[in-house]
Amino acid sequence: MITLAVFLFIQILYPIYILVLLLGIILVKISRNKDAKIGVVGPQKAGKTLFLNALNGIWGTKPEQTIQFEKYETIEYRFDDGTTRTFKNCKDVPGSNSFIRTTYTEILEDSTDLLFFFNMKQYLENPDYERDVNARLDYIYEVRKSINKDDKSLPVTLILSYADQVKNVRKAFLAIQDKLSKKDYGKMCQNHMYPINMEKEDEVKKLIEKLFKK
Ligand SMILES: Nc1nc2c(ncn2[C@@H]2O[C@H](COP(=O)(O)OP(=O)(O)OP(=O)(O)O)[C@@H](O)[C@H]2O)c(=O)[nH]1
Ligand SMILES: [Mg+2]
Repeated sequence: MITLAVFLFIQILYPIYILVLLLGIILVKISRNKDAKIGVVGPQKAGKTLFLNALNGIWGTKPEQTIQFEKYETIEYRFDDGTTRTFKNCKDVPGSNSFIRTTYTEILEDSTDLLFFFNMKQYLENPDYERDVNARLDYIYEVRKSINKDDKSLPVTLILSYADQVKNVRKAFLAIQDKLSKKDYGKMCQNHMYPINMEKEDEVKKLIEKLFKK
């Protein structure tokens, strides 16, 4: 009798279990395939437009300084293996200070990925530059808190550009990581830091792959 009950129980529950599992897999796939909306922020000449140009397949032209908020409605990026990924409403912000308050909130509210670019050499050698970067990160941290985005809902990825201009990339990377680890806002970017020479196409391609290839 008990054996029959167990048998029936398994017969009924097993298909349900498989169905739930399949549904879970489908839901995960759908959520991973969602179009990414990238917001690109950071101080002037940090490589923001170079990055969005590369995503758009534009390489080898020196970007003009960005003087107004730019939106890219749809970007279809093709990886080296032929697979593609769609990006919607990507936003490029001028690096100058006056754009922080007017644009960062909108970007934080409407992006799935926030990339923060800054010059790693300047950060380590120029206290004014370091203060400016820290103030921007702190502002992002405060805005995120105010719009109830927890750390996982909008990761902030730090792109440490000008890796070609520091003597020892690893040492510079660790020094920046150490400085940031002491700040509250530093915690939102822990484990999301990438040193790079933004002028090298292969490095930028690798970065795009690392960040956005599923
Ligand atoms: N050597 C070197 N130069 C870089 C790097 N990143 C940016 N640059 C230089 O900085 C210039 C400006 O890059 P952009 O991508 O336009 O900078 P941005 O962050 O968009 O600057 P704004 O539009 O002023 O906010 C580039 O043309 C490069 O000459 C880097 O990693 N290494
Ligand atoms: Mg720009």
